[in-house]
This record gives sequence, structure tokens and C-alpha cells, in this order.
Amino acid sequence: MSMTIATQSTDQGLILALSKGRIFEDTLPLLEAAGITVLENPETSRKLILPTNDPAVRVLIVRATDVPTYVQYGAADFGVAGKDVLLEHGGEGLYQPVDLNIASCRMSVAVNAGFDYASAVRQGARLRVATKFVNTARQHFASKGVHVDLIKLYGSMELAPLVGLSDAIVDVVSTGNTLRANNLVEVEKIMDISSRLVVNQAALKLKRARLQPIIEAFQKASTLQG
Ligand code: PRT
Ligand code: MG
Repeated sequence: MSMTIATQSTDQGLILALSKGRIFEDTLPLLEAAGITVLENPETSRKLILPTNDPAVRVLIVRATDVPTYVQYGAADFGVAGKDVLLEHGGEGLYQPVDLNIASCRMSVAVNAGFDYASAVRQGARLRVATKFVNTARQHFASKGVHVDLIKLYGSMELAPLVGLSDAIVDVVSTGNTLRANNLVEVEKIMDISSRLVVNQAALKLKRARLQPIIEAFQKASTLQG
């Protein structure tokens, strides 16, 4: 046991978990502010572990919803994840020192353009709600005293009301273009969403010397940005 800890504390290498797409792109300037340049593009590289200009820092490319899991178990020391994803994960084992103000959007309720959501809620109808975000949706409707049947989906929530699978969806919205293109209307904002830096609690103690300057650089750069 003590062997493992001794090895970990002298091994100051860092692993950062990121998802491809908007989180990767929005995190690059923050990494640059910390003096870290990722040497390969995850959109074109088939590698799942990307090198950086710092031999001691590597980047894992994982699904957005898997970032908190990799960090929780210490397979990655730190990562970047949306508040939407963190609320579903629960945040266990994670230290969340900085709201990075990146990948911003909102969590909302949307329905078919013809559906009278306000009166359905007023009349106490039982709503069928399709979503990937079941914890957030359950909590939201419970706090309003609205009875819902939640239908768990893993993507393309916008389809559910169109084909009668549900009365409503709970999804993240940024421009609203996807809702409009599918004749859906945003009827309620549940919360604003942005992405946070998440750090493994044990790594924060054992690798503080390397992590702290990066956390501070992210903090400074995200404040300037936001
Ligand atoms: O795509 P994948 O299934 O792999 O996972 P993911 O959707 O969880 O990952 P990704 O990379 O798409 O999103 C990562 C994080 O970005 C999310 O956890 C959010 O915190 C944040 N984010 C910001 C968004 C959006 N904006 C967003 N617009 N995540 C998803 N979307 C979706 C939205 O649901 C809609 O279907 O993008 C579509 C377009 O949005 P509009 O409103 O601009 O049309
Ligand atoms: Mg996506």
C-alpha cells in the first residue's frame, strides 16, 4: 500500500480527460495559458491518448459523459465536463475548483409547437418526458410538483415529441436552431450550463505541485474570457 502511494507521489505525470468537439476546442486556449500545447488534433488523429509539448502531460479523449468517471477513479487526474454531465454523474470523488465559463448553454424543457405546456402543467396532467438528463429532470419536475414519467434516451431527444414518444423533452439548448428546425418550442429554462474543471481528490493532494499552477492559469484565463 505505502509502495503505491510513494510511487504515485513521485510520479508527477498528469493526465487530462477531455471530450472531442466544443469542450476540446474551448479548453485549448486555457491550456495555452498554462503553457500546454496539445500536439495532435483528436478530429484527425486516431490516438486516444494525445501528447503535449510537456512530456509529463497527456490528454485522454473520452465521451463527454465519461469524463467525470475517468477522473473519479483516478484514471485521469483532471478533466473538463459540463454541469449537465456532472449533475447526472453526481460529482462523487471530484473536486470542482473552477467554473470555466466555456461550452455555455442552458438546460430547458421543450414541446411540440402545438402542445399547451402551461395548461397541461396547471391541470396536473401526467407528462411523459424524454431525456438523457433524468436526474436533473426528475428534480426539476418534483420541485414544481409536476408528475412525470421519465423516458431515458441517449441522444436525438428532439425526435421524441415528433413521433409521440413523449409530450416534452429536457435537453441542452444553445442557439435553439435544432429545436426550431424540428418545430419544437422551448417552454421553460431549468438552468444555465457551463463546463467546469474537475480534479481527482487524491491527485490534488499527491500532485499538488504540478496541478496547482494549471488550476490557477485556468482560473485566470477563464475569468478574463467570461
Ligand atoms: O455528442 P455526444 O453524444 O458524444 O456527447 P455530448 O452531446 O454530451 O457531448 P458534446 O461534446 O456534444 O457536448 C459537451 C458539452 O457541451 C455538454 O455536456 C454541454 O455542457 C455543452 N454544450 C454546449 C452542448 C451544447 N452547447 C449543445 N448545443 N451540448 C450539446 N448541445 C446540443 C444540443 O442538445 C442540440 O441537440 O447540440 C445541438 C445543437 O444545439 P443548438 O441549440 O445550437 O441547435
Ligand atoms: Mg453532442
